[in-house]
Amino acid sequence: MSPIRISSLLIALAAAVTPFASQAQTTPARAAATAVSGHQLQVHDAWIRATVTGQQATGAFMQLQPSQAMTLVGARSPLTPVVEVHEMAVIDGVMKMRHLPELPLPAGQATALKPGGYHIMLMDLKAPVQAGSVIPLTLELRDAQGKAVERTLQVPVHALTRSAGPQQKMPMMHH
Ligand SMILES: [Cu+2]
Repeated sequence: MSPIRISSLLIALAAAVTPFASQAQTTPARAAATAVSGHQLQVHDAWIRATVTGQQATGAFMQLQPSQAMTLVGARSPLTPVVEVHEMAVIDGVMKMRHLPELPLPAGQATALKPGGYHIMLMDLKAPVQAGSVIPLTLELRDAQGKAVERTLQVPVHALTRSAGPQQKMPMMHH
């Protein structure tokens, strides 16, 4: 290949990556996050509840156990742009959900995200979330030093009736 051909190729390449570069500038916080390992953050029994036609929101559930204290500050998924950490709480005698900007995860302890408790809410769904499918979900966290870290999971979708969670099928005790 001649030098002229190579330089025109480079220009074409630069043009091709430019849209991504400008997109990255609009989300500096996300670009700065580094991935946490499975040792730094153990994630067990992650699942997303399947939806029925017309249902626009569902929950993601799991157990999170960091080796050092961390804070869950949000999550994102290619499934929908609207993903929030929620908690269920009794307000004026009525069980309600509310957005939780920060969920502290104590060191060495499993914090459960489960139906009726903390959960990751996926909203504005445009299509049903099918049982048997797998959905990428990125947890956005802050480590004990205040640094932005994240962890991307591939989360299986289970049927609506599975309210007790996947424990029946996947034993957690290994003796
Ligand atoms: Cu919710």
